[in-house]
Amino acid sequence: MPDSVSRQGLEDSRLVRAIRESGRVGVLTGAGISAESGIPTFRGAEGLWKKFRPEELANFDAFMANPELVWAWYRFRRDIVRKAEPNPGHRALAAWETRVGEFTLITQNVDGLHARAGSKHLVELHGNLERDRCLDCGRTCTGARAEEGDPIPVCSCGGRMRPDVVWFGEYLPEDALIQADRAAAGCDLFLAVGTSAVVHPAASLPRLAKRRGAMLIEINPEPTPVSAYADFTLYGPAGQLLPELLRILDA
Ligand code: BJW
Ligand code: ZN
Repeated sequence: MPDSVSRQGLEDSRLVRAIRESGRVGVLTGAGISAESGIPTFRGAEGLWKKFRPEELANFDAFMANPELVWAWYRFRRDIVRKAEPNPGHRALAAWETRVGEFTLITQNVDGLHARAGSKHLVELHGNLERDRCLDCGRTCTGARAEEGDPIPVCSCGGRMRPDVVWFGEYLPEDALIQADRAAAGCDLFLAVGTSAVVHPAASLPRLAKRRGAMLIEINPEPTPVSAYADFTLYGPAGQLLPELLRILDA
């Protein structure tokens, strides 16, 4: 483990006890957990795609104004994700799930890497990059199939397809949001991993967990709004810190 990763928090007896004794664990992940798989984050130095911010591309108006540009962004990202592999952070969370009674992994990521790492009780809040949805009939299909045709994929009904993800100003899938709220409100340990915690409603989940009495641990190389009220912020990369937490659990 490099010096930049603080061991101080990891050795704290409250943290060790919470990890070993928690039977109901909730986790919220963001783009940072996939950074070590080579997938760029949204915000921050490496988070920019050309000169666009996510707010400019990840919304319906942008799509209607320039669908070619928005599709180019999603194709670019699909290419990266298809070549990427889950990293030790994804795998540690998949292993943790097998060790406790209740474990809900809530992700804002659309890259599918948690499922590929073996996580089962997974809630995808912002959709999935591999799915397209028809603007006219609502049918969904995998991106690979839709991409065979046009630069703007077309449904069998003739309608235009969009990526089946949640853009700004759009509602999150109701089921997913209910499951996420339930897990955050009912857990005794909540981890916020690799998220800048600025996009709502996902960003409200750590506070909900804390308010309902859970211990809150954040993992991020940088401080975020969550750091102000987390019980512990472990400053460092998720791909190193999550396997450390698993070792504590297994010790
Ligand atoms: C590492 C690391 C390593 C790096 N290890 N860590 C309340 C208050 C204010 C605004 C709102 C509010 N409620 C709703 C809103 C509006 C809006 C919103 O939140 N706006 C704010 C930005 C101001 N929210 C919405 O519009 C949402 N819908 C909604 O609320 O519906 C109800 C409604 C309807 C109509 C009107 C009004 C309300 C929808 C949000 C959808 C977000 N969609 C996106 C795109 C998804 C599809 C796609 O991928 O293309 O989701 S935007 C983008 O941001 C993506 C992400 O999931 C999301 C969060 O980003 P994330 O994951 O946190 O990534 P980063 O890059 O920000 O951070 C990475 C972090 O990792 C950093 O902290 C690094 O330090 C760290 N890191 N390396 C660990 N190795
Ligand atoms: Zn259709």
